[in-house]
Amino acid sequence: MTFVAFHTGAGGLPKLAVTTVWSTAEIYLHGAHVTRFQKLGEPPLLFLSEQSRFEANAPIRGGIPIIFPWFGKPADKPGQHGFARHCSWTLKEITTAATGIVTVRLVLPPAPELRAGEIAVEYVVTIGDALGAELIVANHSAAAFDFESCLHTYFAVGDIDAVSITGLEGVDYLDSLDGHQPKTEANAAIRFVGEVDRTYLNTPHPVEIRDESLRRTVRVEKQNSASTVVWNPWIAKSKAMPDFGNEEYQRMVCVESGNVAENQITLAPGQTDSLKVNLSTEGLP
Ligand code: TA6
Repeated sequence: MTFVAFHTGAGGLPKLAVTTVWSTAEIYLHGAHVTRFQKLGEPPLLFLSEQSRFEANAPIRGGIPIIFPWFGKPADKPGQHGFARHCSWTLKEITTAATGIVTVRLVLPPAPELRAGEIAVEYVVTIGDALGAELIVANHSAAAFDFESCLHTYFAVGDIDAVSITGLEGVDYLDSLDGHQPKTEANAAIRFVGEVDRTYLNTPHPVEIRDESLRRTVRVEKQNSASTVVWNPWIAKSKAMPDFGNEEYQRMVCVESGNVAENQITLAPGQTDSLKVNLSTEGLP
């Protein structure tokens, strides 16, 4: 049974609720923000802060923030992580395949920073047994367009102390907690005993989150993404974020897929870029 409906969500913001035979999901037009995905009989895949704001000019804390057209806070840019996650996106199309998989296509309205529509941005969310998300950027202008993009996914975990991340051993990264110093990942399995904020570069590979507490593995597969960011704010930073509970670091980890820093994209006139992730889960024996 497939069911799609519009609701008035938190903060009075419009929200799309999707039910498939495998799963349920929610997408706010604000930021084209997937805030929920849950397979029937499983805990939610995505973390959403109980303190999140749902306001026109603030990003939602959790789910899958769309970071575009810049990552972090470059000196010449206003604000952190671009503006796409602050905008109200336009719903373009909802389709349900014969398989029951639902596809939702949204469009970022034209903006001066996007050459008044000559840089066209679409987001395609696929809801089924797994969750798919694709950010498509097309350059219809006469000049090259440089940008960073990142699907900044917050995953729900049972207990951060029982979580390990694999798939990044030997990969070079920038350590945001140490002056963005370049380092190399020495661990086959990354564990969390404090804040972690690392931008792994030149890695197209999938990453897995092993959650001994929820007895599941989350698999993050990606296409056309060279960067993976791993972040847990831990105690001090959790307390410093007004839209994040002091203890919530224990129940989340960000594994983000994009093209940032030296992996940024230069889109030639007429070119299109597609950043895609597929998020799936499997029970642990
Ligand atoms: O992805 C990691 C990061 O860049 C962290 O440094 C932290 O700032 C996080 O993003 C959240 O950023 P936000 O602007 O959403 O508070």
